Amino acid sequence: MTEELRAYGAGIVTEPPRRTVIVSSMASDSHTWNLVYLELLVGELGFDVVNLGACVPDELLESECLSRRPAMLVLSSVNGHGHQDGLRVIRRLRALPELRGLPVVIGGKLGVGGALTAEETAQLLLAGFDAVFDDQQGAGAFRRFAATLPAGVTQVEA
Ligand code: B12
Repeated sequence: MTEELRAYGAGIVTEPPRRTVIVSSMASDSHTWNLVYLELLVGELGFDVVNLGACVPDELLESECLSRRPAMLVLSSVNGHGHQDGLRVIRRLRALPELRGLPVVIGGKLGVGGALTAEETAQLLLAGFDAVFDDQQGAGAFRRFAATLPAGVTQVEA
């Protein structure tokens, strides 16, 4: 149900349409449990989730973002190539005027040598990511970022 108004005691509970978040891996990465975890986490935050799965070609990421116009794109990578894949993908997405304002974040185990250096993180941010969540950070920082987006959570009006 996308929109619902129902009498509830003296007040009215309004459920605005839930916004969609795309969760995805990138072309080189075949790991999947990271995506299942993110799907559950983002769902808990009040969004509808479209999980594109593993080894997603850049073309598909682009077309899904253009057609669905999500509230956010969450990229995950754990195979160590996330820094490389992420730079390529974000440059492609940000080259499209329609996707310049789309919140896009990346997280996981992004480099082959443990945590990314400050310089590598800065490269990702400069290329267009709104946030980078290295494995060490945990879910707290991501939750706080997601809370800044307009979500589809239930609002109670008197
Ligand atoms: C299972 C597994 C596989 C399976 C995957 C099966 C499947 N269907 O998923 C198989 C055997 C296919 C595999 C293959 C490979 N793997 Co593997 N794999 C693992 C393993 C053992 C568990 C991963 C897992 O499922 N974890 C459970 C999920 C829930 O957690 P997670 O992935 O760690 O993600 C967490 C965080 O990273 C974070 N997170 C992830 N993404 C994001 C995004 C955001 C926005 C946020 C906020 C957080 C976040 O949240 C998650 C929960 O805490 C890990 C080692 C380990 N113990 O973690 C290695 C590991 C991920 N694999 C590794 C490697 C190197 C490979 C291979 C390259 C090996 C090879 N030489 O072929 C290939 C890569 C294949 C490819 N093309 O990507 C390395 C990566 C090292 C690195 N990053 O530097 C690891 C860490 C093993 C190691 N210690 O070396 N692998």
